[in-house]
Amino acid sequence: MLTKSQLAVPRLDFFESIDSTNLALERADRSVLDDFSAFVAASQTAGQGRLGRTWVSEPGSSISLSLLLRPKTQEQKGWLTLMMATAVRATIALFAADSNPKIKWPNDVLVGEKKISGILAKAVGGDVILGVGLNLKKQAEAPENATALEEAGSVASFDDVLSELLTQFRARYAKFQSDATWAVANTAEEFRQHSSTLGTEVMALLPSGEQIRGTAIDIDASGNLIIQADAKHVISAADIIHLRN
Ligand code: BT5
Repeated sequence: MLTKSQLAVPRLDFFESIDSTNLALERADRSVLDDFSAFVAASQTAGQGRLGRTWVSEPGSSISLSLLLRPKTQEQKGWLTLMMATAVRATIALFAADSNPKIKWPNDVLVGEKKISGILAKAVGGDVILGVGLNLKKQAEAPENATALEEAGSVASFDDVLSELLTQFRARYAKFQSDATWAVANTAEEFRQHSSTLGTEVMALLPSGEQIRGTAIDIDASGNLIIQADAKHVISAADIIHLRN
């Protein structure tokens, strides 16, 4: 089963099928769960995206992982999404060497401008439930702009990919717990190095309905995206459309 992955976490609960690993972790009695406990599913019937959107995870086609995290530094916990994105990117680069995976601010990983992974974080009290979906194979119900590790040239097993992802993220998270300032700076640097967003012309669709068109120039100390338009805009939450590279 998940022999390798089990070694990478204090506790791993596996579900062949569940509504959503994020929801399952939210429902669980978290008082008995240690920091970095993992809920993993081979398929979800009600996988969640941001803003009530759906995440497709059909049987045998994708990894759904939710981690229970107890960040010591509450002020910096907003960085955990981008930190997971860097871990996902590094994992994909290992298994599909020529795929050139990129991080799309704030919560996607792309291969060839198509989405291979999405991340959803939820703060529950002082805890963070950090969910990530990573496509292994093409899925019937996934949108047109979705891609998968298999299409990127890797047929690595569920356990191999999951254990690598957990190892990649755990190293970064351990650093975050011991020296958040360093870990945040490192995450920002990794993002800058592997971002598909920075340096491109983008359209930011804000939750308010407002749209901002300009060049994505950097992220700030809080992980917000800075867009140069008529003036500099600091964006904390948005859907980003890449207009050109
Ligand atoms: C996300 O939201 O990308 C967050 C996805 C988080 C999924 C994980 S799986 C484990 C944990 N448990 C959960 O219930 N959720 C988390 P967002 O940025 O809002 O993107 C959602 C959009 O991505 C959808 O509206 C579709 O357009 C697209 N999409 C859905 N399923 C996809 C897939 N498998 N691959 C690529 N794109 C997909």
